[in-house]
Amino acid sequence: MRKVALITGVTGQDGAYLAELLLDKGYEVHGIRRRSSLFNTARIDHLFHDIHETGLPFFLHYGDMTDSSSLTRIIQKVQPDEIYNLAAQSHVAVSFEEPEYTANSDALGALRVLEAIRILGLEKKTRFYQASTSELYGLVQEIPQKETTPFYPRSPYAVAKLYAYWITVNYREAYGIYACNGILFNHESPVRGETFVTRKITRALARIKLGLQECLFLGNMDSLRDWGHAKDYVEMQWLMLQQENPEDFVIATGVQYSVRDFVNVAANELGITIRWEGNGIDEKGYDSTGKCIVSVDPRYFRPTEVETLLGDASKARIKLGWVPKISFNELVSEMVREDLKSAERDELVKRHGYQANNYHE
Ligand code: NDP
Ligand code: GDR
Repeated sequence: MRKVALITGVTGQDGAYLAELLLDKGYEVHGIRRRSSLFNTARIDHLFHDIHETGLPFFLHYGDMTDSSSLTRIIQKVQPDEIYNLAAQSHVAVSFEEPEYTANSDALGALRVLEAIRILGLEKKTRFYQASTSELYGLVQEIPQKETTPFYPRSPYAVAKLYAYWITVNYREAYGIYACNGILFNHESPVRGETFVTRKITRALARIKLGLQECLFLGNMDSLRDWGHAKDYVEMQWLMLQQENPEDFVIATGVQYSVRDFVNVAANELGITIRWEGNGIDEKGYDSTGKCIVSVDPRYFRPTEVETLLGDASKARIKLGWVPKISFNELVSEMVREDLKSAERDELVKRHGYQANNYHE
């Protein structure tokens, strides 16, 4: 009998990598997508289309984290052995603009899934993974951060995720559900959302290189993050649900870079060397011809910032044998390569007199 998994947030970065991993492992995979006025399945189309072509056991259901009835109905129908709760309004800056919606989807959404497991009597059958985050550490109390480091959330997103973290622990303790938190530090990939800083950088620099964009505008360049590759991190999400007992784990690389470092490494991949001048809101980056290609825009500053994050994933290494395989430089290189390919496509379109895809944030 093959195992059945349900992924909320299957159309997102992690959802796409996890769906692939679970299908490779022989699972029947179900995903929840929400209705949108445009197609929102680009990251999983290769799997979805395969249903007709190769018969991959991959199924999508319409639902929403703010709608218990849809979640309960899907869980009842699918009877999953494992649920990966990845769906969230996951953008920290946006959470300051939409705090109530963020709480509804990210905090209460997790509760709704856990309640569905309980109401449907699946406590002994269904294992639950909660996508927790290094943002819980916020104003950091200890460097590096590990499972025992106290939390101090610094955004509506992080506060909502704090609720989700604790409700997961509570349902484990109260009802014996196999439920665990993966406290994941930032992880990226070529399919990372375009408004997160890494993808924004690789996409913009590739476009600047090809003359499709003039300048990359960024917020806090001193921010320090521990960046890994999403492909490595979804493997860990699966591993956490395969143990004898449910536990919470930090997942991180243990290496830290600033946003500025990321820009330098990405630019280097494209053969661009950046000369930096000024600091704070006056900081600018120039290419070798003296053209300004990076500039700070205070619009991207956050009301409260998380200045530094660095994870200690020793517990995962010792208990689960997990170590990240893809290095920071390999990650940046892959992201730049893929964004250069799409910039080249846009450049071709432009060269033939058509309007190239021009939006950027
Ligand atoms: P993405 O933003 O790429 O994906 C989020 C997913 O959630 C998308 O499928 C999105 O749908 C879906 N979603 C959002 N709101 C709702 C809703 N109300 N109902 C149903 N689905 C919804 O995030 P990632 O893949 O990067 O991250 C996965 C999870 O891990 C998130 O919970 C995130 O907060 C958390 N996390 C991420 C980290 C990272 O560095 N990537 C680090 C730590 C935690 P749609 O495609 O339609 O927008
Ligand atoms: P983060 O990721 O907030 O860590 O949350 P993001 O890439 O948005 O920001 C990282 C750091 O870069 C600074 N920054 C900018 N950020 C964005 N988005 N755009 C800019 O122009 C910019 N300039 C500087 C930010 O201020 C910040 O310090 C991500 C999300 O995936 C969360 O869902 C997840 O929980 C955490 O990672 C771990």
